Amino acid sequence: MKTSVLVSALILASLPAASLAMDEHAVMQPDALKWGAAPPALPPGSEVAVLAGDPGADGSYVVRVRMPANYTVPPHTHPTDENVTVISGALHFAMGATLDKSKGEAVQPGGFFRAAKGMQHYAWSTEPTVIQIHGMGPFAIDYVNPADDPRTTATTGRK
Ligand SMILES: [Cu+2]
Repeated sequence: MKTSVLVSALILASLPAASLAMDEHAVMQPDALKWGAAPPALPPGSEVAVLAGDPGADGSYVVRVRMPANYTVPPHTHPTDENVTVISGALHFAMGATLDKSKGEAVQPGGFFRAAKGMQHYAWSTEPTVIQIHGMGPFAIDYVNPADDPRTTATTGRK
């Protein structure tokens, strides 16, 4: 009995504190979200808050993305399934390799869309919009047209 308690304590002690805290329980009120500039893979102008996990690593993650009106993410794919819930505003979402804002559908708050791994799609806002993305990391974006990739077109030193 005593030995097994000790072994459990040692196993717990060897786990990173952050992962323990994250795995067990998390409550986050809206004003506790920590917003920061979106990663350079996204067009400039949006902000991201990480709610759970690490979107850059293996494992589950939950993030929010806050974007201004008229923000566009050009046609792209993801190496993992992308699950998007609209929190506020509206996100227009369409499938295909060519940006065409006459297509698609404006997903309303509470609405959801899923882009399976490798599916070509694009999205845009017409008003300030917040979405939540969840899935299994690592999250990445591959633009269909390399000229659309903000990492290659940035002139302000974003990397
Ligand atoms: Cu996407």
